[in-house]
Amino acid sequence: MKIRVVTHNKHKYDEYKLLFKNESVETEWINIEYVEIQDNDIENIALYSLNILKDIVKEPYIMEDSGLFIKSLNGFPGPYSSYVNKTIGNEGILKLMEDKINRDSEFIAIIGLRINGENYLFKGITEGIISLKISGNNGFGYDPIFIPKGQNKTFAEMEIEEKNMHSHRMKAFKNLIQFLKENDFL
Ligand code: ITT
Repeated sequence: MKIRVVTHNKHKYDEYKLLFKNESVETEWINIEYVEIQDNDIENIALYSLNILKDIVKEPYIMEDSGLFIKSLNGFPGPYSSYVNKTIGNEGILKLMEDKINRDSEFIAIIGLRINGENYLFKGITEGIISLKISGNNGFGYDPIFIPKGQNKTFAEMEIEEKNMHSHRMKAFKNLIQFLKENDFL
């Protein structure tokens, strides 16, 4: 089976490529321009994108909407993670967190799957904390400031294999694989 992975983000694709490889599923990176809506709910964003893509991308395909939700900032940047990352970046987030004692946060990923003319969503959540300083050079986005629960380094200090053992993406992916197996697609 081959699954198309729709994303502009090469790092995201590389993480999926490895996850799918371990399940012996072939992948193809689809990097195309399409309209992404803004909404307070990342599940709505994923569903909307799935529907837009159905006339453009051959099935089966997945896309993902994800975000970082910081407790003491009432869930900010959440659905606006991509925009906030491009504008104030990790330094901006650390600044907003300067006087915060509670540094709990969650990464949430929603994978949208289109197969046999139907849409499906799969969720993954990884709890962690916002680090006190930026560290690590791997990965993308908020990786240099996110330490997953039970670990002592940021995602950006991990190789892809190690990040894939803890990430929200991997957890949503596991739910996706379970669905594909249960429904005899795999
Ligand atoms: P596509 O929409 O094209 O897939 P994107 O990077 O814009 O790529 P999102 O719209 O899902 O992805 O935005 C999620 C943002 O949240 C992303 O740009 C990062 O800033 C952040 N993010 C999500 N997952 C992350 C991860 O595993 N590590 C670090 N930052 C992450």
